[in-house]
Amino acid sequence: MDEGVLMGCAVAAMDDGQPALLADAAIAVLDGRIAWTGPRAELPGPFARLPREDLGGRLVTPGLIDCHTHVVHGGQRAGEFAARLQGTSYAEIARQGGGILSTVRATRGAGEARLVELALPRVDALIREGVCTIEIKSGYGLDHETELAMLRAARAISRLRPIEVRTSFLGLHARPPEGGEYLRDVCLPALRAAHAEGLVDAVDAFCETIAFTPEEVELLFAEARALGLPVKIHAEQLSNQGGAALAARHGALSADHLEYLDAAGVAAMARAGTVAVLLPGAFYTLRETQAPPVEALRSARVPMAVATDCNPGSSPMTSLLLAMNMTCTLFGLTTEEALAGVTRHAARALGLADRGRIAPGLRADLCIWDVEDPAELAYRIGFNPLYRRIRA
Ligand code: DI6
Ligand code: FE
Repeated sequence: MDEGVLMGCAVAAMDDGQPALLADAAIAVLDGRIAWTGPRAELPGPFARLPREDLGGRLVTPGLIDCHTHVVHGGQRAGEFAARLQGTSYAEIARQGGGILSTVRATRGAGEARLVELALPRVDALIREGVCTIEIKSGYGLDHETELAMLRAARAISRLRPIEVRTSFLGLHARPPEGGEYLRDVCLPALRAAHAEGLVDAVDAFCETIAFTPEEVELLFAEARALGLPVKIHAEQLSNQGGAALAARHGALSADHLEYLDAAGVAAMARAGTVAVLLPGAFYTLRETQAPPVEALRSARVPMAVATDCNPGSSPMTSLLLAMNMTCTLFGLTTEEALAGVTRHAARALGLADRGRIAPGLRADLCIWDVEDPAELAYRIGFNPLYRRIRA
């Protein structure tokens, strides 16, 4: 929508100084930006000439943001799902050369055009639920050519679908099967090349016993900073390696997963303003029993985002609404926190100040929902109440 006024709606603006829910409200849009929002009766005169639409009391929220996905990848890993049901652990499968490396083989074999084709149905599922901005990571290439192909595929998606894509170079995801000095000889040169081609919005790493050490992650982050790129991290998913605190020292946009985060990690994130991205799909899929320290994050005022982590291994999930439901049921978020997690805090996890809230000057990325109460978005399981998605 370029311009017009949405009338007769309930607005969950997700903005400071605005009520959690404003009934009988209006939103004026001009040039693809939100020009005004407030009680319908107070709509300023100049907006009255714009085309208007009555929404019959429907709920309007900011357009949803999925701030952590691996939607670009080849293959599938249903066989590993079956193996885990028989008792083999995720870490064991990884050590046996399955796991991430199995997807690396499939992704290397796919080629850029096929990677796009495979990702589109997953992206479409997210769009149908109101996602307007999606983050997509590389990390299943682990060689120069395929890491760049993944990022090019991610960029192509934003040209083929009405969605904005933010890319993360996840150069440190797993050690490639061919061995060698991967970080020095492959990962860092690939990052420089991808950045030179305009393919990188942020740099990510998996800090874990089955992945990369804090020292290796430091080296990648130092290069990211030299290139002027923000960093984020997969940390404390399976064990506590101090990854979140390390990332916070580098001013990270976000630290993601965090089941094994300790008090020092929480404090470091609070000091740095690093967003905690909660990924309940991975927790659920791996039948993890230790939940992230939500109460400690909440008391320290660390913003909490919620994402699908859509990937073929630990979170084969393409529903952000389900992720909201799971963060409430499994992690103890309130329904308001879950909604903030897929809007304002998700925007912050991507370093985007122009979306995630309904406020004058921001992009008119909006979702109109057929619900009575914003809590319904997190409460239903497997039902999509989206009435319409509006993009700036
Ligand atoms: N943690 C995750 O949840 C994804 N990557 C990571 O570092 C899953 C990767 C996979 O199993 O394919
Ligand atoms: Fe992930």
